[in-house]
Amino acid sequence: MFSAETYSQRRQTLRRRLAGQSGLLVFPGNELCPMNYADNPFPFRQDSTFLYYFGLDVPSLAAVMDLDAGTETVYGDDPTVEQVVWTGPRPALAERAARCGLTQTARREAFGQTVRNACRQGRPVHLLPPYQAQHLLALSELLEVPCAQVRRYVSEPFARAVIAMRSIKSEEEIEQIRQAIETTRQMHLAAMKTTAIGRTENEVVAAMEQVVIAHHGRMAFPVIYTIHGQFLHNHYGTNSLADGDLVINDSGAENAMHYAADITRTLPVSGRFTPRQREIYELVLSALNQSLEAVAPGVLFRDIHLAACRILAEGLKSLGLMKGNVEDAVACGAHALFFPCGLGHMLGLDVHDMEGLNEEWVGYTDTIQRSEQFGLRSLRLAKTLEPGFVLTVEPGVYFIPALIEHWEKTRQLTDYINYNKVREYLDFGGIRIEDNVLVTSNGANVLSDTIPKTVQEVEALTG
Ligand SMILES: [Mn+2]
Repeated sequence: MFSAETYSQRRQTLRRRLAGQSGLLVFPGNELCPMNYADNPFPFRQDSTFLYYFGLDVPSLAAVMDLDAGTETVYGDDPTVEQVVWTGPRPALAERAARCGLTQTARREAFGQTVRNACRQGRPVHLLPPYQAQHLLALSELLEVPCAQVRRYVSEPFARAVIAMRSIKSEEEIEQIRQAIETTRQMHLAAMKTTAIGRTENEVVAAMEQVVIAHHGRMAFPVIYTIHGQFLHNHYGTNSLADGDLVINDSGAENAMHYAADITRTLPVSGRFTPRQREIYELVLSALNQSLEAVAPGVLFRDIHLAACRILAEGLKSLGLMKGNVEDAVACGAHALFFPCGLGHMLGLDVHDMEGLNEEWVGYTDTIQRSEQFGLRSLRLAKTLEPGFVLTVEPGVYFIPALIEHWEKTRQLTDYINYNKVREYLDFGGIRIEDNVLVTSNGANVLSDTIPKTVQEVEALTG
């Protein structure tokens, strides 16, 4: 945990940002979720916003900030002797609360009463968007509305205030993200070392798991380590790695404080890219490096995304895969045949930071609206960058047979796509390279620049 002072200050700031609002801010901490029966749950993961304001990393807590009375209460139950038999001694709730600067605690059952009373008195109850089914059920009961109506209580001012605060990473948060990236560097080095002809995908993932567990962390999201990198979120399996294969390794550690890293490297299984693979790799790498150089405060991330699309389209044109005017091709979305996703997203306590709070509120504004065009509509972050943002930059080139066949059959954008040439790449797979970057007051700091990515480095370390 950070110091109690950090959490107290964050709550004070939140209150200041919500001056003019009244009622209760409700923070349900996460519950354990049964995997196959209640006593055998999935690994516990605390809600990120609860961690941000209270830091308490145990299940079955809740907190309420009363905007009118100025009080802050954490709700939970002290361990019973019977529980201690199974778990060993655990700190009392008051002791936990003191660690985040809180003095007021109450039994868990009082949480429900507090929310229900406020509701019955007609006081505003501010919720963040619930994403755990257990919360939805519990809130439906407390608020005395059907589950489908719980969302009526989602408070845009509350969510926007949280997003504004969590978007700007403090020095101590950046230090945590650096830690996660350092573990991720070691994970990726282990993957490069283990990737070889005859190995299987899960053997390599096991080598990465070993690193992350030894560093008191876990994976921030399910590992994507696949010879089918053309599918953006394909995970991993028992495929054997063969000579000539490319693998995408998109994986990141979450450190002990739950800050995430999110790094992608693409590796040639044999330790040598083929000339055709190398051409595309150099193109993606150049799009990545130029995008990282463009990251600075005051710049629209959508502009960096579109510039990356033009770099990719220009390169694909020089390889004969695209044709025509590059500017026009990108304007009408032709590049999205090869790059159907966005260039990056925020990173922090969540790997897609704050996505659960509403992607539109995180990545867009009243004036910067989401496009409906295929490709561009998948851009998660479009708005102006500010000092303190941490984000990913992850260009790629993918040859997705089903998409290529569909576009060709429906004769889409034939002025810009050379389908005869593209057909030669149906067995290519995909290449993605991803770094994590901090926006500073006058530019950017690539936090993951210690993770090898040039052709020479990757070839030397793989196979
Ligand atoms: Mn990512």
